[in-house]
Amino acid sequence: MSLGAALRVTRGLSGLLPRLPPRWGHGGACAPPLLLAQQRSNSTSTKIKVEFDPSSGVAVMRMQSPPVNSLSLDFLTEFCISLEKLEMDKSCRGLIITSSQPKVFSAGLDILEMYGKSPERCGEFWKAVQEMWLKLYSSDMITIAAINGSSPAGGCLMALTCDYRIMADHPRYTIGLNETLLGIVAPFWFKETMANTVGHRTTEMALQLGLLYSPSEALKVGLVDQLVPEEQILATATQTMTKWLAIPDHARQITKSMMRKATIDRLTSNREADIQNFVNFITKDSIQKSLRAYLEILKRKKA
Ligand code: CO8
Repeated sequence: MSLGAALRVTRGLSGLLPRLPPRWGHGGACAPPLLLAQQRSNSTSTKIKVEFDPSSGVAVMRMQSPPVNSLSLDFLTEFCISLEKLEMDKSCRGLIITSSQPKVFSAGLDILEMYGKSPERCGEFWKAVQEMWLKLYSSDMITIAAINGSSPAGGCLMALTCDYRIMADHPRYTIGLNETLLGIVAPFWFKETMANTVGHRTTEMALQLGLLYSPSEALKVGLVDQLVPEEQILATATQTMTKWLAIPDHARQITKSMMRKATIDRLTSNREADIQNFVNFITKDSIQKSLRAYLEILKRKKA
């Protein structure tokens, strides 16, 4: 039974249960559910590859957008379409998200989408970022991030929306919300997603300092749940999924919603204002200068 259906059944019994956000009502860049319901769950788009195993009810989604799986508008659109297809397929109960790119899970938002773009384009981009977060954070599926590489900023956010995080134990990999290092500010729903996971104080320090944690530091603060050698990451994710699949869906889904609803509602009821904030902030000359400087640092690092 879906979370929405479970809630409809149980609401009669208890008016205290939280109301879910409308699953298809976010109004983002994704395709309509009816159309998607008719499509198969296995799919390969340019940037996202999905393999669904009907016998286990588990899908593996691989991000394959070279070089670093940065979250561009195109990427986010494909990501949301793939996610919505899986969500519509009631035989799909679990989702493992991982990367096909070496050394990187996701480099976070595509900085080029925020630099030198028109306000209209920035608004469209931000709406797609919101959409990805809303869909993942409110997903009925069990979601596990198999973090097989570095995962800064929006990449960390994506991992944080999942129910469980397994990271490859490699000293070169880092994870965290490092927005302040770029001279930008993580929005309230980034902050709340992290605080919901690791607590207020750790989040306050991490966000102000733009901390990028090594895998062992991330495990220590609870940003990830488990470290494994990289070659074991998918096997471990699959084993962990089995444990989660043993819990009745409706009970787990309602519990998940109870834990996340307040944060989801805050964005759902402030989407337009949040888009406007982003556009006003990101198009400021001073912020554009910071982004240019950061892009130059990235290039210099490579040279
Ligand atoms: N966007 C666009 N391009 C990127 C990004 C990115 N996020 N990250 C890396 N690239 C590019 C590099 O510039 C480089 O391009 P080129 O080949 O043309 O020189 C290419 O990808 C490869 O990068 P690296 O050589 O650095 O690859 P490595 O494997 O050595 O390192 C890393 C991979 C660790 C991911 C590294 O690239 C890195 O640290 N990238 C920056 C990550 C980052 O800081 N992301 C923050 C994005 S902002 C965000 O997600 C939230 C914003 C919230 C906005 C709120 C405003 C109100």
